[in-house]
Amino acid sequence: MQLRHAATSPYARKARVLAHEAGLTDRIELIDTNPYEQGSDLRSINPLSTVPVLITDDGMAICDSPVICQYLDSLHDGAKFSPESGKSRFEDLNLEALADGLLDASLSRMSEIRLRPEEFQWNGHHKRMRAKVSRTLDLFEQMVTDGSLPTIALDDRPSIGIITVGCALGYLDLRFAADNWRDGRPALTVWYETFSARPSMQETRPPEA
Ligand SMILES: N[C@@H](CCC(=O)N[C@@H](CS)C(=O)NCC(=O)O)C(=O)O
Repeated sequence: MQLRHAATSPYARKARVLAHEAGLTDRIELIDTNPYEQGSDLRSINPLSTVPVLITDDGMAICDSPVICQYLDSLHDGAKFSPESGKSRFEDLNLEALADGLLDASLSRMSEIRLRPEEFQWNGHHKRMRAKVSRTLDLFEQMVTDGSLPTIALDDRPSIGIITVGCALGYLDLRFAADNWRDGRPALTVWYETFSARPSMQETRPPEA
């Protein structure tokens, strides 16, 4: 399989962390791909021109990180990373959706800053995206406190939702360190300290911004 990815993409990092946790890294060739490059062949593989894209051994191009993670989870014989049925399955898919939504809002802010000329930037957009991120972080803080976002010991298997939360917090450190998401969120801070020490997180750390 090939994974078209960018080292700073938090969505690609989800797939790479899962591959690491599931022992699948030897089966995946990483291909560095800039989704913004004009004329890139990415557009013929994924019309949305986003990374990650997983190209399976039988040639299917899977374009969205939640789907890529489900596919990778289907490839190994160990206990599944996504709960297979019942309420816990939907709780975990929902956790993944919230962390992906936090990332979508953060990337939207980042694109506004990087791609839109300053005179066309609208502060209302920044504020709205920032508020989404802040409310979602508050929910994660509450979830760590009430135990619904559990601390994952080194030997434990993190779910896909939990991996997504870890990658989302890592992205905030990379791109929005000045916002200091840890302020007022002591439980989530400790949670992330433990999670980010995992070998899968260490080996997929993005380069410094
Ligand atoms: N929903 C997608 C989002 C992927 C995404 O937006 N990736 C960014 C890089 S972090 C990208 O490729 N952006 C290029 C663009 O939007 O044109 C996923 O979960 O994989």
